[in-house]
Amino acid sequence: MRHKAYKVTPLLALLAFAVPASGQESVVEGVVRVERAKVLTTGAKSDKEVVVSLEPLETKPIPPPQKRVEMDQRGMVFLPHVMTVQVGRTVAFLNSDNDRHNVYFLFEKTGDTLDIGTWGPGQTVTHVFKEPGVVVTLCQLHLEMAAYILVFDHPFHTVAEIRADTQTATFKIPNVPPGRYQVNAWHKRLKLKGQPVPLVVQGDRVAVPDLVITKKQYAK
Ligand SMILES: [Cu+2]
Repeated sequence: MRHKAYKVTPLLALLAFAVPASGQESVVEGVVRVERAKVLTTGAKSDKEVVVSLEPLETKPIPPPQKRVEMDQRGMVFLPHVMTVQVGRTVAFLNSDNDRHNVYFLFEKTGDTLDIGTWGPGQTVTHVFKEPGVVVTLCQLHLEMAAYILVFDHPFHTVAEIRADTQTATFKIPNVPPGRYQVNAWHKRLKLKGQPVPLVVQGDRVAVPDLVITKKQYAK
């Protein structure tokens, strides 16, 4: 049976526009607080980066972005110091120094290592991670150099920065489809207090209860 055709009045069109379509993606935002510890935000011992991720419990796999991400070696440090990337996305390792550098991975989960080579100024080597996990990234030629790459099998992750004065970091993860997730936080020295936070994403903006990171002995 065919429906009768009718004209949409301008008022109806406006109303339809104002109501969000079902299945719309959300922005997930919140705060990470440092408790019973002090995070340095400047200098060589800075550890201001905290990674927040939303582990999907039911959404369909999402392919990684085509655009590559970059990690540089500049002034004898890895830049950025902490990076997140999705499994299958290309990571380009640059060398912006007038010196040779090496890139060497230590996979925290398995203890396996992988040396992807040593190269000179201006050269780039790419790598694609195939498994999620924490990858400690080192240079065999300069033992003081270290970075952390967190590999996820989904695109819902971000690196937030802890502020010196408040010892808090705000984070925002856009384009999150409706569904159930677990919110987790990773810091190179501190641990998430308690268990990953369950979260139901639905609606325009979704706020996460404060996440607390603290020393290992206080994290339970
Ligand atoms: Cu080096």
